[in-house]
Amino acid sequence: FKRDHHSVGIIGAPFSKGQPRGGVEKGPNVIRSAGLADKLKAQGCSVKDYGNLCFEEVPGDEPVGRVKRPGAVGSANQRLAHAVYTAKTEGHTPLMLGGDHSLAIGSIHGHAAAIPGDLSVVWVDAHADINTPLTTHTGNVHGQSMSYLIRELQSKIPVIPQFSWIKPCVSAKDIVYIGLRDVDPEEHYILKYLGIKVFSMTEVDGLGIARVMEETCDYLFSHVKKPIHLSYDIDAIDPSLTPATGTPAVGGLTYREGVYITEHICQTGLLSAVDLVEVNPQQGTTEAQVQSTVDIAVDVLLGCFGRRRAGNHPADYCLPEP
Ligand code: 4U7
Ligand code: MN
Ligand code: MN
Ligand code: MN
Repeated sequence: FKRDHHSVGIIGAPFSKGQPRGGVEKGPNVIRSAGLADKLKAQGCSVKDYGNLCFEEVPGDEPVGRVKRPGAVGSANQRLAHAVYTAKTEGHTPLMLGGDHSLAIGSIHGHAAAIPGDLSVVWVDAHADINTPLTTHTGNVHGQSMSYLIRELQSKIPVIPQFSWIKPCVSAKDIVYIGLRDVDPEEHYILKYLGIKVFSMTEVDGLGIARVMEETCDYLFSHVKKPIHLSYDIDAIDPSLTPATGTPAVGGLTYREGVYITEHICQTGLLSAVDLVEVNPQQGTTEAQVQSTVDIAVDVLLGCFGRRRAGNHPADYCLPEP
């Protein structure tokens, strides 16, 4: 297992205030209950579970402009950034279990702070989550996360005092999106304006997932090979397979495409931190819908950390002698 060996640092982030629906804060525990840690260990990873973060109540958390719950979102992400920084500094590959996708702000911020140079971001999602506080229609921060992190966008971001600790730490050229199919017009403009690399579902259909991943890596590795932050929103996968999520969008990735992305990124050897977000057990209508969503989330994560569908065996395995 040497080649694929990861020491995974699990960080639970039971936070839902980047969007309006309750239940997504239960994500970390339902994903753990599906046996994530034991399955990671069975495939040769070591695992340190840092447990769930505790987030403070923020009384009188009024919107700033259109941005909802800035106090809760700002403080939760600041805590998460510290936790990810610590896990990374202690030698683990941080695995942040959300929670809603606003948590990518803290996760990417903490990851960036813990490594010497820049990182690259692979954002797997039906949505681009790149609205600025001035373009958002919903005010939900889970649809804005990337806007706070991209250096080239900072002149378009108004001051939000609760977010003043955030330092933009990602360059537009170091981002690849995969799976997009529900992009607001303003977001589409921003993606074009910044020249961000996007493989929407149209490209997945046209090129196939293998070429998408090849081109993703060619693009990201064309200069120096930077550590990869994989931010995986479960709604990237088709809602027929992963219905227990707050903002489902038809026409998503198949199970095989969803897992292929992780197998491919794992084998680059550059995967440096992972987010798995937006699993909401309260959005499933049946127990089977919740189970399917959670099981697929676990398979996505096993793929990130060395599982291959061809099979795996320990590097030191010896056939038993008769
Ligand atoms: B998710 C949306 F308007 N774009 O900004 C918005 F359609 O983390 C959706 O990807 C955001 O699930 C979805 O609120 C956020 C909306
Ligand atoms: Mn998202
Ligand atoms: Mn999404
Ligand atoms: Mn969502």
